[in-house]
Amino acid sequence: MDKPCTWMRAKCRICERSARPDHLFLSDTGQVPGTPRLPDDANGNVPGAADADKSVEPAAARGLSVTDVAGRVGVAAATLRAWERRYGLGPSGRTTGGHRRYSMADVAALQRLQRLTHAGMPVASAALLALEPASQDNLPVVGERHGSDRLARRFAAAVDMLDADRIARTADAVLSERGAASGWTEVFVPQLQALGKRWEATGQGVEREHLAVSVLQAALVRHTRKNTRRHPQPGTRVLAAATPTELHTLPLDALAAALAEAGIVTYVLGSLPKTALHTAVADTSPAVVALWARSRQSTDLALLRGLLTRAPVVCAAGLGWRGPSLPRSVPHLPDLRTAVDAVLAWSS
Ligand code: B12
Repeated sequence: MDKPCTWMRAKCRICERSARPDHLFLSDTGQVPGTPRLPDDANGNVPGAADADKSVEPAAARGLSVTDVAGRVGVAAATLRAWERRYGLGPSGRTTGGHRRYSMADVAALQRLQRLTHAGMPVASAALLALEPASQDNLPVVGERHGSDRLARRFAAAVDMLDADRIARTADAVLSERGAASGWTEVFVPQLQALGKRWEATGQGVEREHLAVSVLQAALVRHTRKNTRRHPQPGTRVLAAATPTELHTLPLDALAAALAEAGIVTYVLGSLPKTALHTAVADTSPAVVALWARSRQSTDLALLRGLLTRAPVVCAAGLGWRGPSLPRSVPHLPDLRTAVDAVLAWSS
């Protein structure tokens, strides 16, 4: 610990434990963008912080200070500040005076990070898992080495190490062990969401996100080809495209991979302008056209309506379509499993 730090950031937790200021990478005053500031009341309490857990003692009900949390988590306060700057694992509130106030949910995330690093995971990968939404809170714990948790950890670690070969092998294992729909929904979606959250909180990790997406896309295409070959007489044809402004097209590859397991062929055409979309529909005569929009801003109702006379079934895929009132004949597919079930029902 006395040696100068020459480790990559991901390994510097070793140095952080020794709390040597020359090993910290960023200014100690930096604040993560978007962290809400909560006004103090007359007693210095933080309104709303108590909501995280009403059963805890009064100190926690006001939101915990960095020193309190350092004691609970068992690391130096400087380490907590470094984790906040590097990985976005900070307090959900601050007092008007700028003091950090941690909720019990924030503390739980930090404790998860500790468990994972103690189990041997690099701190950056552990932070990605610890940042996952509460709904995926049955987090990997030490000793739990099965199913999607094990593969999720392996995937996160491979992404963190920028190890394309390991990402590919893990993705292949996920797809063959769990199938495309479960693998995508239970392993890849949480990982991608965590990468997005990290970027949103810290502005970091774009290079890892891009690598994960390109390697994962190749794995999904491999899985699709392998399963298509297993069905010598492919059934229904589906055309899957995104609206012209929607660049998040990876879910279309996941759809194709899941449908291929049932012998359904999908033309995955990415984001298309109107004329190209019409040409593709005319040239492939699909039984189903799925028009994907992840966000409300990228929906295009006119484009969707223009497809109605061109294909037997037109559906609106993705959460973007939740808001707009869709034509009666257009089903909305909010998630991958619903999409697969619907296509299977139409094709039978
Ligand atoms: C990879 C990625 C990219 C890649 C996409 C590459 C590709 N080929 O797909 C690139 C680099 C292109 C990109 C660009 C941008 N991105 Co981006 N990106 C992501 C990331 C990390 C994963 C995207 C993804 O595949 N999501 C799909 C799954 C994994 O997530 P989901 O949509 O939440 O899943 C839900 C549903 O969609 C549904 N579902 C999931 N899969 C499927 C499949 C089917 C068939 C169906 C029907 C439903 C379904 O179920 C899930 C649960 O409800 C997300 C993080 C995230 N949360 O998604 C950010 C994210 C979507 N991006 C974001 C942003 C801001 C951008 C940019 C504006 C950044 C910029 N400044 O340039 C651009 C915009 C591009 C555009 N015009 O569309 C934001 C969007 C914020 C918002 N308000 O929606 C996110 C959420 C990151 C964040 N946390 O801030 N991005």
